[in-house]
Amino acid sequence: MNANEQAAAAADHIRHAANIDSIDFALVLGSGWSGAAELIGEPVATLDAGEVPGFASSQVAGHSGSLTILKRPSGAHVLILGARTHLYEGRGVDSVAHGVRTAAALGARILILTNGCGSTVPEWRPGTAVLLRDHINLTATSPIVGANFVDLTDAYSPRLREAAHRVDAELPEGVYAQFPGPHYETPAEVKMARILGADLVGMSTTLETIAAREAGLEVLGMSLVTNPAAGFAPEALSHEEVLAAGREAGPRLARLLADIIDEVESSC
Ligand code: 8IG
Repeated sequence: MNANEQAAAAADHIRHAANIDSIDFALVLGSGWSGAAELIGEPVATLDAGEVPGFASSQVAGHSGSLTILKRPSGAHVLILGARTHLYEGRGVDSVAHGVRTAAALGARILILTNGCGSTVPEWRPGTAVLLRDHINLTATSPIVGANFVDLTDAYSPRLREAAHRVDAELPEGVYAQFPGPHYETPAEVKMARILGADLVGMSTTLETIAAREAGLEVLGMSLVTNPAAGFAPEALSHEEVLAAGREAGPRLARLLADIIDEVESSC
């Protein structure tokens, strides 16, 4: 099976299991963002990732392993992808893009990608939410195979960023660089990323955005700064610090994300 056939099989499974025809939005909840689901809609179905074709249960603390379908007061359906596959899991780039392709196969038009990341902007302390304006893909790979020259000029939808700014005019915008991980960067690598134009460094999102643009989805990207990137703080980085920043910021981020989805829905 090729990647799109895999996604079609997953979409069929979800349609039957949740008894829905299609979805409107898809949402990937990264580190620190998991509390948002309950503010966005009523659960219609929760599926363990392991039971849906092409998905695997998550290995990472702080990342859930489930797919949830929510119904909004408007009647719109939202697919919450709690089971992101990272490139560093070694399951290949098609596994990384599978959730996005499944969302597209289910009819989603809008994809919201969230993540936790390190910051190279000293004013953006842990707990700061940042809207993605653009990205730098430092993974040296692409989810696209073949001569499909997908345009990424406005990969992060200006229209959706405007909607987010109507909710919070102060929301900063930044450029996110994806490293392959799973190790954090050296201070020299962070300095390089900064010189190249990155404000944020992480291990997800850019490959998903590329797959989403190939599939014709509009993308909104949001990062939670959980730590100063390596070399931007005196202490070493720890996954515990990342989880703690997420816990602390969780309720505020959840509200922000739910309000942005309300705004996006009412403007489209
Ligand atoms: I959360 O500082 C989180 N994820 N690459 N660097 C990279 N990924 C991250 C970081 C970080 N913090």
